Amino acid sequence: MLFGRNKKNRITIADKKIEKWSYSTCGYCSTGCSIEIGTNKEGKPVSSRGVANADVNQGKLCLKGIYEHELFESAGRGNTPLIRNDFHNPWNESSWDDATGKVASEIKRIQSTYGRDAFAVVSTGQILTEGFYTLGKLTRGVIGTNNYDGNTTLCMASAVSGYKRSFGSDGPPGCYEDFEHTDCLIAWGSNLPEQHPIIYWRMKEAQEKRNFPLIVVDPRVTMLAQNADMHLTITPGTDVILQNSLMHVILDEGLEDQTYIKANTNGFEDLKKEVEKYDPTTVAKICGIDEDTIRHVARLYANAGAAMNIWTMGINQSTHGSDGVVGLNNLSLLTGNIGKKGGTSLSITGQCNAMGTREWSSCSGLPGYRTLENPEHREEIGKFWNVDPEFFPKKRGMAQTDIFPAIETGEIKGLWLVGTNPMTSMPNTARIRKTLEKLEFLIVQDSYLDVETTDYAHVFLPAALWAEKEGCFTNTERRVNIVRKIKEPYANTKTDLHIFNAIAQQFEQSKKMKFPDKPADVFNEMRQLSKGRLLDMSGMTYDLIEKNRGIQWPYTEEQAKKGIAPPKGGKRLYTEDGVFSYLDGKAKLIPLPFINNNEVPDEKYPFWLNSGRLVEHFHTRTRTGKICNNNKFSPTPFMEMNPDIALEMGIIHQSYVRLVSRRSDAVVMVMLTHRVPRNMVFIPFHFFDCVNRLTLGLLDPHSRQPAFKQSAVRIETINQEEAAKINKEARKF
Ligand SMILES: Nc1nc2c(c(=O)[nH]1)N[C@H]1C(S)=C(S)[C@@H](COP(=O)(O)OP(=O)(O)OC[C@H]3O[C@@H](n4cnc5c(=O)[nH]c(N)nc54)[C@H](O)[C@@H]3O)O[C@H]1N2
Ligand SMILES: Nc1nc2c(c(=O)[nH]1)N[C@H]1C(S)=C(S)[C@@H](COP(=O)(O)OP(=O)(O)OC[C@H]3O[C@@H](n4cnc5c(=O)[nH]c(N)nc54)[C@H](O)[C@@H]3O)O[C@H]1N2
Ligand code: SF4
Ligand SMILES: [Mo]
Repeated sequence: MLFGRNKKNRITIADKKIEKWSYSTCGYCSTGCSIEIGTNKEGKPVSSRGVANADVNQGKLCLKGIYEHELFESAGRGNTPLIRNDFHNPWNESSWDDATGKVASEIKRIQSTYGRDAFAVVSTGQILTEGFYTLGKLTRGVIGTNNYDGNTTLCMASAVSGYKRSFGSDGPPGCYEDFEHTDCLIAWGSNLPEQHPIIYWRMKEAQEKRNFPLIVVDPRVTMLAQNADMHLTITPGTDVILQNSLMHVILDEGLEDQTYIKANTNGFEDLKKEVEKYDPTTVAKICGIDEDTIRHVARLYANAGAAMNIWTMGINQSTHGSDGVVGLNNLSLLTGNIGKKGGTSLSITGQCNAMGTREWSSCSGLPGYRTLENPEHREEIGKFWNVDPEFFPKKRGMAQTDIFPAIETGEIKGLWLVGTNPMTSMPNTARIRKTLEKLEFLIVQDSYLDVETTDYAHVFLPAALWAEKEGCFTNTERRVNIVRKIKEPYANTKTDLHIFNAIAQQFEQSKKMKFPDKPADVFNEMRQLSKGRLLDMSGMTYDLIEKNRGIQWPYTEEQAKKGIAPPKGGKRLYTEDGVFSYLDGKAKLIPLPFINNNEVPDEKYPFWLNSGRLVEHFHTRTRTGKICNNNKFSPTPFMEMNPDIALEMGIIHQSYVRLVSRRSDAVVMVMLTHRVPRNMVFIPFHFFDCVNRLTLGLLDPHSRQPAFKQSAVRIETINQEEAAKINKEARKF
């Protein structure tokens, strides 16, 4: 009987007939998981699994990594270059020579007619570092436009800017191992279980062993908040005030580390004077956290043997993003929590290679964390590339968020988008649409043809995806890991590196320079340029990286020659004997006066509009929207709404409503949940023609990053049948 039942219910796992497992690194988020892809006899990728002895993920993968092998053949991929003279016309298929020739001739035409900077390049955090480095060489050394930036302005710009202001250089000082040593963790606007599930698992395991307090600062009841010891439901956009108040309590009660402050920082007196103004009683009314809680958290943090702050977009995507990062650095410096085990200020990065672009793309400067403003850096790179240093601009050009307005006003006439989809990801997308329509020439270089920006493009360059090529990513904890080529590029696609080289060949200037086609040769250039710098990786080779399942920088040639093994994951910057990157070796304590310039709810637009992510989707869904086991969890644009206010407004679960902001409107399905308070709605930003039709995106003055998380909306009820129809049409897949 029992036997029979078992037999009936027996589950058999399909034998995928895997012949070979090949090493690679996951191409979605910045956690940097080591992954293996299983291929069958025909070489077709049929399975994915985590790498057991990889320090980062120790065999685990999240929902995205598990199905990553399905990407290679996913719907909507571009298969051959396309050209047209007017974006209203149908596409014509083209050869690579014709397409790259057309790109070069249009760049030359635009630059000779309107000036060098009238052509702009906006890149990404999602291609391989070797590609980034080569695009930088092409843009800075050959094309010579200064309007060159990446989508990291939507993402990590505030972290970069904050690190530079406090420590004199970018470069997150901590690592995942810090969770294993910390005595107190504060997570600011970061939802690890959904956005960095494997970092979350590392944190949770450490917490279960040592039971340190976890404090979450987030206006929404995220999954991380559900698992926290304390949840501080902050009023959106007011983190800096809370940080100032925590410092106020720390200084008022003498909990700071004076020895550390004196030895390692400048600016203490000015900071002290500013934070005196932020007593918890006054601050509580602005940030919505009661005064006792502020005092309690300040004491818990400052009295902990080692305390760490982590943060993600809740801090960065704000008009006070850069200040918010500096505020967290101030807190760390005041309490001596930098460069010490479990004591750090760790920005949790976003895209798989957001760090690689910061380090090597030359987007905001020159490779290897060098700046355009520094004459020695210009000289060094000019010599290395064989470019006259005078050819380089002497200061950074426009950020992505300034490039679009400059297209609007006619200053920029041509644009090259590499691996980014601003029609869905930029704030106020109606304005972005008009902007793209104004361009004389738009190039879209993407792995997918159905990315929304191609509607406005004149040339489409289909890029090989992720593990169809070889090269490196750098993760959140500065770990360089390798993506090995699992299969040949799909159809007639080419690697990004190959595309950049082919375009470079079309310019006279490139003839006296080197543009190697082999990724390992490009990596060698980077190794040489990294020598003696903060991000020294001169001791690394592809094979050594794979063998170690990723190596954290710095790892120098000297260390490698002496036979010193690469660190096992506990590598930190600014350790006790270390120095900061400012000339005097000290970090800066910076006072942060606060002016509230956000769009806030009022009578006409009474709800906060908050936006962010879901575990199953990645960004604008060009990838996860095509993978059934990801897309099925949320195929429809929806909005989280508080059930109590919904009841008062007569809005029911799963009905459709229209959201209206001062910019535009969007139709979404209502998901009733107590995750959001009465005066807030939350929309995942993964859907086209949805939340970013509504967002304002005011810019941070230092980083130029948009405040995606703070806008005001009202909710209107609508005819359900009509709404369902609109929604169906808007759904891409
Ligand atoms: N599954 C999945 N994972 C991803 C991504 C993805 O698309 N999908 N994208 C990757 C990328 S590029 C990034 S940048 C990261 C983003 O990772 P996270 O930043 O963790 O994700 P978000 O959901 O954008 O925002 C985090 C939280 O900020 C909160 N928040 C909003 N306003 C405020 C505020 O004023 N103060 C504070 N303290 N918090 C606030 C929101 O309520 C939200 O819960 O995720 C990476 N990982
Ligand atoms: N409202 C709101 N808006 C947001 C955010 C938010 O929280 N709220 N978050 C912001 C953040 S943090 C980010 S990072 C941005 C992300 O915004 P985007 O960068 O615009 O979004 P993605 O969908 O990741 O776009 C990456 C593109 O690269 C393509 N691609 C993938 N692999 C390759 C490759 O190997 N080569 C090439 N050439 N192309 C490739 C993909 O198909 C995709 O079209 O969105 C921002 N927008
Ligand atoms: S946590 Fe990030 S890197 Fe790891 S499998 Fe998931 S998406 Fe990939
Ligand atoms: Mo991001």
